[in-house]
Amino acid sequence: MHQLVTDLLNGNRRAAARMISHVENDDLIKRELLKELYPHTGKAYLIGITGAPGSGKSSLVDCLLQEMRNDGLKIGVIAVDPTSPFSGGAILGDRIRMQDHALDHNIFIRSMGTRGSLGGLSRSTREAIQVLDAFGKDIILIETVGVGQSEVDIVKTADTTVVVLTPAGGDSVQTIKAGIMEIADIFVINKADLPGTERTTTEINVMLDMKKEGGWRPPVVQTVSVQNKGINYLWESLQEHRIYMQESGTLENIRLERVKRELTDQVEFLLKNSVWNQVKEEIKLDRLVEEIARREKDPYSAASELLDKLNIFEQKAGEDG
Ligand SMILES: Nc1nc2c(ncn2[C@@H]2O[C@H](COP(=O)(O)OP(=O)(O)OP(=O)(O)O)[C@@H](O)[C@H]2O)c(=O)[nH]1
Ligand SMILES: [Mg+2]
Repeated sequence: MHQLVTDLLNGNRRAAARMISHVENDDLIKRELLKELYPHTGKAYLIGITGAPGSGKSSLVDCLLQEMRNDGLKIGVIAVDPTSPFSGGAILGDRIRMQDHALDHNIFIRSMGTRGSLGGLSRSTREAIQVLDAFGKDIILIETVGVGQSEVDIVKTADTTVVVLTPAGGDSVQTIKAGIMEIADIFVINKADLPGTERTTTEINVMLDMKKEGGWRPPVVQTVSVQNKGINYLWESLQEHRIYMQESGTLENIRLERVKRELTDQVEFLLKNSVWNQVKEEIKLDRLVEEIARREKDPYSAASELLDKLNIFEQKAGEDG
């Protein structure tokens, strides 16, 4: 076994940090390390926290860490910001007290930006989760800014998803993106010290009642994270949802789905890489591009000709026969 993996499994923080850097930089050694780690993963419970920029996600995480530590849990935090080029340990703690937690050896905090993550941010996030899982964290909190498809993808890796909203001043919650509504297991109306809290809460509840699908009904929890208010209810809701997920068998199902997605992603990734590596070696891509640009060729025929030349599919068929 690789020394770094041994160190990580023995609880060495620096090993965990280095391992995540390998993941982020897509270093060659990464795949070997992840392979060795994999048998040690699958134990952590994953909680996604998403919401608009500035809605109070980090302050909520900060409060939740306290509740979870009181219950003796070990926690990993990954703050994913698709809009930030920064990564490492710094940005998350800038604004808030999370730095205090960073000194607690039962808590591991890491931010991930777009820099370096060549394989895609959702991919490197997933791998960082595996690292912290193998590292022995009971719970992994994943904070993502709600800006687009990327955070919806990242949220798909969570067992429980918390959507953080703020009182919708003049706006109606109807303007909330549909995709976000559907991924929520728990709604938080943070900044409940601000006007409009009751109306926003009612509007969400009305929307949820209209859906009436049976199964889990997302609770709507009001919090004031800067005053540590409502956090105990949020923690209770999180625990209730976890129990629901376990007892209904939903957890098992979504985890199987996730593994399936990982497998297909991996196949597509390897296939794509191997195709483009061969293309680089064997085909004058620039010339082909020029031909298409001059309308001497269409991109559809060019693509299939390209694959024909590479012989990828024929080779496989030949091997089978
Ligand atoms: N009034 C009020 N302000 C809050 C509350 N929670 C957070 N804030 C403030 O809102 C701002 C953003 O808080 P963060 O916790 O950094 O929000 P975030 O969602 O993590 O922000 P990004 O990571 O930048 O998207 C800070 O200035 C907080 O002090 C709250 O309950 N009430
Ligand atoms: Mg934040």
